[in-house]
Amino acid sequence: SVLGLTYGERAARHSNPAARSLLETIERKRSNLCVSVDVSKKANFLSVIDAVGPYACLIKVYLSIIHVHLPDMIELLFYVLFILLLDVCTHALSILPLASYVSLKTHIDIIEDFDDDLIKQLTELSAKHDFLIFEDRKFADIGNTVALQYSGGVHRIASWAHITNAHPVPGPSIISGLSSVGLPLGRGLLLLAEMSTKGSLARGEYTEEAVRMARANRDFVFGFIAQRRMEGVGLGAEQNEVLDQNEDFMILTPGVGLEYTGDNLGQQYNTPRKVVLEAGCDVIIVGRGIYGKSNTVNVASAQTLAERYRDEGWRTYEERLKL
Ligand code: 6AU
Repeated sequence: SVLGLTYGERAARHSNPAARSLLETIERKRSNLCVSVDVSKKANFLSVIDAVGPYACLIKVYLSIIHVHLPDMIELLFYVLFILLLDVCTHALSILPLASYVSLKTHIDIIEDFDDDLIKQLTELSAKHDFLIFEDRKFADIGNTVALQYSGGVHRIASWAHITNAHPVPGPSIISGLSSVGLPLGRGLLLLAEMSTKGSLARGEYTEEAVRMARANRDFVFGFIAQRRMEGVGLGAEQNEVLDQNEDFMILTPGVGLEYTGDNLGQQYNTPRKVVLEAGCDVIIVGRGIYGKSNTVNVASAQTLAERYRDEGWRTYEERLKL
């Protein structure tokens, strides 16, 4: 099984540049910790990343939760009011039969008014502390739409995020759309084969299909967000075994906490030990276990906790190698 190989040895088995780079970073920094920074204020966001950066191989962000600047909000508000007013008038007066077509579907993330300084600083921190960036965008639309969302809009994700993720729900075309943008840039994709939440529908046949989709696109899809290696080891091993023992997909696992068992919104946690040793996962994704609560971020304790999670993740991996 790939579980007997070191991260460094596994790097050579991947053709995707982001996957190789991630495995090499893990080996070089002796860290299989990905810190998830779901913090909505730019200053807090950057200071947490600066503090935990030395301990992480990967920083996971979700930029849509960073507040939109006030002037942009006002503009957006006027725009929405205008559309509503137009809708009310046209319905009430029925003067324009065509007006029933005045209903807009938007993807707000495709609007071009983003603060590039945040991306600049994030990229500088990535070089300073030697970590990769994973934008947890969870794409889930048709190929054409996800290609637009990935390449353009406010965030221009493909231009700075080494790794992003997608739900397999639309079928293989979501990979075609994303890879048309990401592959030429040397980016990599993770598919959500399973989720950490209570009652998740991503299981059984759905998980198997996700693996099939990944196999058919190995140049771009190098791994999964999942709760176990999916080859019949450890946690949830009673579920379907879908990966061959020698198939080198990376398994990145959220829902990791040393102290918590869950939150009140369906999140479920396992310890790093359980995830790496019993479930055979490669990278632990830890958010609130490190930075605390989004609105009361404690940078000093985030640093101490990142170090603790890194040590625990690495020690457990070394133990796994000896099995
Ligand atoms: O450690 P937490 O609970 O504070 O944060 C976990 C992070 C959040 C979730 O959006 C994300 O991991 N996540 C994902 C990902 C990474 O795709 C999938 C999943 O099944 N569960 C989950 O929590 O940012």
